[in-house]
Amino acid sequence: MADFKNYINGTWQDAAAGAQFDNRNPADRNDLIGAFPQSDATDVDAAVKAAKAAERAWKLMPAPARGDILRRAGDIFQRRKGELARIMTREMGKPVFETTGDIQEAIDTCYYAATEGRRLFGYNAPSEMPNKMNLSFRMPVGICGIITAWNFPIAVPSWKIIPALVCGNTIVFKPSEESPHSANIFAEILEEAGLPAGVFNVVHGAGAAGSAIVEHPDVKLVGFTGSTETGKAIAGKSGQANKKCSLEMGGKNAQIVMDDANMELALEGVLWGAFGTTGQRCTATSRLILHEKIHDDFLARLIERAKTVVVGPGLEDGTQMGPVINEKQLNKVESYVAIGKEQGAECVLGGRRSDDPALANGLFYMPTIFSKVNRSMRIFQEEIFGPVLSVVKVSSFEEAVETLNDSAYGLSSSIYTQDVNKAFTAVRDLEAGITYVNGPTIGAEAHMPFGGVKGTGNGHREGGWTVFEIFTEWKSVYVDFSGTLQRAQIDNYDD
Ligand code: UN1
Repeated sequence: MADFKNYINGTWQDAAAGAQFDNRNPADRNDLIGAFPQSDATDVDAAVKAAKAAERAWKLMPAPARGDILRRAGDIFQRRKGELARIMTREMGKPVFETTGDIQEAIDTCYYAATEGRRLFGYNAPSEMPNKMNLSFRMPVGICGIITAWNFPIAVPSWKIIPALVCGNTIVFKPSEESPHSANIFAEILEEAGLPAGVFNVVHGAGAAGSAIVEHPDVKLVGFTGSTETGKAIAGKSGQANKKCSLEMGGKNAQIVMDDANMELALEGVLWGAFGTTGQRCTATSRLILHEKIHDDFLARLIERAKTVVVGPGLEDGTQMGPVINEKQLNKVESYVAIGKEQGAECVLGGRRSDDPALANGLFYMPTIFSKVNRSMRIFQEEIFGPVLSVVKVSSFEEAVETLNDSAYGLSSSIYTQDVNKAFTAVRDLEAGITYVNGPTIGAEAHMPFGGVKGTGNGHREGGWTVFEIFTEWKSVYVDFSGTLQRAQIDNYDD
């Protein structure tokens, strides 16, 4: 059986205590991918020490030179795209065309960061004094702890790791236990691109390893993508220790379809948004808000189309929807389907595991649609993270917006309408970090701010240039070349 290691100080190492966990293919539980280190605080401490030792040389390297390394990393991701996509699909299930796109997001992020090495602009402003200059610079934060989910094994880590590196930070990365192999390829690629040893370290493991990262006194920033429950715990601990912390947590995203929408386009959108990645995206469409005039017709067409979604192993050509990640998540999906029925919603499609004998060794759940959902139901309010769509009927645009906004979360949102006034009103009024007009709730691009409001985040945005706010600290510099003591606020005002 393949035996995988942690990557600490540029070397591959077992957990100090020797513990391991197995990782299996969700499309075939008999397919054992390998054993990975079950790390603890000792391993995290070794990784932090390596990151600390590498810190000074890395931050003193000119940012454009750091950017050159990340550009090479982008080239290597491109070269290894086909091979890596299959590794990702084997460990987390989504079809190869999706894992290929996942890697593309990392490539885009590498090339963006590579050029940002030549910008990392500060702001300069005139001084209130004569013969004095005011400048400001972006400085690295220090050692960053990065903890991510499995559903985007390369893209989401890259959104944090790549910008953090170009800014001159060093990193301890704990990937999800469900996608550890991808993380090791990430390390291989950064090493081949020329990243010095110790700048980037991978520590595998479960919550204990994650907690050790968050609690380590030398870790100055925690970047997290995952569940709201874990995110809130990280926020608490980071707050206590006065660490910077950037959180991307849950979503309960909705697509509105107005009566004037292009119905075919809206249908394609919701099919992709709800069942792409088996509904396991933080941006997935889990609520569909239909105007009453088109409700019955649209729902009937949606059910017919959703029946044709090809469920199967992501490594097989033609598969449109892969498995659910693990047994625990499958049980969660099943329990929400039961709750939906108990609370009076009508399950009009799916609501069961696949009964295809060829898929018996995998964790396959069928595309599921609930109609007659109302806002007080748990399937309307709570994140399920599976292929379950809740449909709500509304009688006006205003009600549609209010219904969409009736959520503890605020990541992504979508409206299908051909009325420009409604579209722009929605852009203004939908409470979400991302709004799509005539597009599904998924599909963010790497160079745009990514994140959400309300329970989804804590005010930060990854992606594009906004991520550089997370991974830098400002330094303001005053240079007085007057040769005299000039007292700000005092010498330049008489009274
Ligand atoms: C996530 O689910 O954590 O916009 C990220 C999207 C993808 C990223 C999803 N580009 O759906």
